[in-house]
Amino acid sequence: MTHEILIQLTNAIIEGDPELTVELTQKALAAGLEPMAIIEQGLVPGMAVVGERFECGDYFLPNLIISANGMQDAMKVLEPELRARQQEVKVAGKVVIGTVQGDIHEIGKSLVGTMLSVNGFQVFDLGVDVPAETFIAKVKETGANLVGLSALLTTTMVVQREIIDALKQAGLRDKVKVMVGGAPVSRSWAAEIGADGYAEDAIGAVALAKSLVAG
Ligand code: B12
Repeated sequence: MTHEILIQLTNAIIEGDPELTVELTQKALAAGLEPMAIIEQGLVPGMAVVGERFECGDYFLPNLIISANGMQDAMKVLEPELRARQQEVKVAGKVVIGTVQGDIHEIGKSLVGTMLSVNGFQVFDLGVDVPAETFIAKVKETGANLVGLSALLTTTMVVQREIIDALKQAGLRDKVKVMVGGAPVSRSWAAEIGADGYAEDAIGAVALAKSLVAG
């Protein structure tokens, strides 16, 4: 029965119906589903299909935008629920996170930021299309020990490398651990550009961040 709601939710994202997406998200919560299950098994699979359809030319930019709006509206419902489940209160570390310059994909970065925040990290979210200088200024200002760089485009992945190089030049590379992520990013890319770690999703990002601050 509950599983059915998740399938409907995936379809609401694919069909581009933000209102229904929000309604089903609320229904799923009321049915006792965990927010993270709603995200990972309902919303994210829908976005993946939307991406595939866009790639093969069945969907166009407006489809991407409306589905993304649905996901973001659903996240507004889910975020307080994620926070309500927060168990750890102590600050595990300070993270400066953002989507790199030239890239406006927001959803994955924000989800990683939220999950880090509900797991005890103090998160400074710089938003999207963030230049290297802004990351550097925020690290200096906050004394953050972690930096998270999101990139969703093959053309902006390279900016992750530029930011790591800029951190080196600013004399900050020894003070922060850098984690990278985003659909085209891989473990081998992270190694190639000298990042400290890569995670595939928001749950993985929390585990990675914890291990990076511990070691
Ligand atoms: C929604 C979307 C958009 C929306 C974004 C809206 C918004 N507010 O965010 C809009 C419509 C704006 C958009 C625009 C474009 N998009 Co777009 N978009 C997508 C889509 C369908 C979904 C992305 C998404 O939100 N996924 C859901 C979230 C939860 O997943 P995620 O982002 O991957 O994040 C997770 C992990 O990657 C990881 N993660 C993410 N960041 C980080 C950071 C760290 C530190 C860590 C550890 C982990 C981590 O954890 C996250 C949570 O689990 C993808 C398809 C796809 N398969 O990715 C295409 C996709 C990324 N877009 C694509 C393209 C081509 C574009 C455009 C160039 C289209 C155009 N012609 O204009 C523009 C680029 C604009 C720009 N300059 O950035 C291509 C990229 C191809 C490529 N290889 O480069 C994709 C792959 C679609 C496709 N299959 O062709 N897009």
